[in-house]
Amino acid sequence: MHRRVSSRRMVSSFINFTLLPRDIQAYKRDGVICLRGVLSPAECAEMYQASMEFMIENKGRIRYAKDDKRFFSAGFMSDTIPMFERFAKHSQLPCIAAQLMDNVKMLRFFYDQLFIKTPGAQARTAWHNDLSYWPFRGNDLISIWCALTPVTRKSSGIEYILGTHLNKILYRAITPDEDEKFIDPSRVACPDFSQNPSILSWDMEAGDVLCHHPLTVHGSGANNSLTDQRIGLSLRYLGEDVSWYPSNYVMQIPRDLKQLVVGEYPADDKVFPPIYIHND
Ligand SMILES: O=C(O)CCC(=O)C(=O)O
Repeated sequence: MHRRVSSRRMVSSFINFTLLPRDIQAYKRDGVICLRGVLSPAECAEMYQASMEFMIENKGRIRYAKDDKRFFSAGFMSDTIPMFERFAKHSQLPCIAAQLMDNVKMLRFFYDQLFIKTPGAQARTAWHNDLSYWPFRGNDLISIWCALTPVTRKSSGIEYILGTHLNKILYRAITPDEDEKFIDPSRVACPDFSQNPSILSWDMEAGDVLCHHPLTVHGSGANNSLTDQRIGLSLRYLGEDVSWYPSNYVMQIPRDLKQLVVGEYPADDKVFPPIYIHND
């Protein structure tokens, strides 16, 4: 069983969620793990509500899949909406991220991203690995994809190709709207892994989370449910070995980046807020 322990020092408001050694080993071996019941029902309900409001009230830039507007995504919600910011910094997610980065004592929040597939959405999330989209190099970056609704492989659960993080291949990025700005001709297109024997996907309840390494190849299929919407909220964190490498083909970060130095650790607290981890 996972152990939930309130922080005695009360330095931060988040709760410790202690991973088992086998979770950490599986993350290192497979490049992904699924953790059950990480978010409380109250957190799920709050973030579900915040996500729906963000989308319905058009609170930020929304990208629609090229051929199917029933799949859409948005990013950087926490830059403008306190509820998303609180969740990114004070939920148990940073604590989990830190444990998967060999127990770093401080990490930095990168950004958050919402992925919604409404009932019947046929658009796939193309096979990809996340680091190709980001202006960083390094090993200690992590995505934590939180299920805000139940999801199965049939309703667009994320599919992973286990162990692909170990190949260290950065595939060409491709966004759901196929934005040409991301298409880097110097990189190889990600192969179609649909028949790969190492595919793994988990049926998830709202509140379960997937933690994946930035090089692990993943994607998701259609939402074949005709009744249920599928909402995933991804949080990205940076560890200690990360360095700043912007390029024309990666995502542009809507923050003041003037202090960042190419090739160096991104030590600007305003751009990438530090989160201190207290284990006891
Ligand atoms: O929700 C999806 O379909 C894609 C999620 C994803 O690629 C990610 O969070 O890195």
